[in-house]
Amino acid sequence: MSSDLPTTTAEHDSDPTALACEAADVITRRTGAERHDIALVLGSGWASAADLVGDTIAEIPNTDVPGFHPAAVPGHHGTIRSVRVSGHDARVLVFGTRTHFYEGRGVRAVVHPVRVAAACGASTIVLTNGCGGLRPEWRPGTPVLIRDHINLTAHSPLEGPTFVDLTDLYTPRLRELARSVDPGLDEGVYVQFRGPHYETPAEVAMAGIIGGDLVGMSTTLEAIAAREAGMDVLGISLVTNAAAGISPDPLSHAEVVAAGRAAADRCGRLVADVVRAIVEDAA
Ligand code: 8IG
Repeated sequence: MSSDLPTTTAEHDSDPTALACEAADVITRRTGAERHDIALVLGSGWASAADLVGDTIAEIPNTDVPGFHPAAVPGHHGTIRSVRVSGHDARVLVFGTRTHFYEGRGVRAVVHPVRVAAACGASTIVLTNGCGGLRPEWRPGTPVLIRDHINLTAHSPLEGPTFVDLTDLYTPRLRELARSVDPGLDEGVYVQFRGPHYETPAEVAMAGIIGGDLVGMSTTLEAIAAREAGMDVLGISLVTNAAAGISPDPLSHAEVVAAGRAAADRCGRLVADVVRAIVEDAA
């Protein structure tokens, strides 16, 4: 192969499911868990969220697992963890980082963790991200539930005639559970742009006109892949900055990381409580 980007074998280039199963085998072996019940993907600002979920039973560098890549973004952690939910016989598979579409590795690489989670037995996935907010009342550090999305990448993780229904993609029951642990949570429509540049003010205005409340560079492709795999999906965005043009200040990645740190406690609590509520709801 002439490109140095793909890490898949030629055989798996034509079979993402086989690659996901190969990765799941490695995770099963290294974590000692026959199955994981819930998957959790940590985005910008959510790094410490896994710590409150329970005890980490095993931590695997991404680079040890087929199809995964090292973290591309400063402040993200390139490991996969198996966490036991405190007081319960349930395991959460925590992805400390994600591959973004803007990295140019293709959609298969973006949704690989989702397919691996499904292959590990997870029936629920919690997708978190850091994003820009269109509503001025969402101060930096505000978590918001994703009610629906608009995918502006013009790509899909589905290949061929796979006509998946995306009505209620973000499982209503899971949003209810989230609000039962934090009644103050707002909901919004997440708009995924390709990035990695932030939007222009005109693009943010467009996102608002077409029905968006949040702008970011992840999550929608993963949610679609999760639904294809039959999983329930909960999406939670952390508004780390006002989207371009909403506030007079320019955007910086440092500001995003700082807002995430400041919100870490509330977000960590929220994820831990939501995961516990999901486990108890299923019991
Ligand atoms: I953190 O304002 C974060 N990620 N597209 N726009 C987009 N992605 C983001 C933003 C933002 N903030």
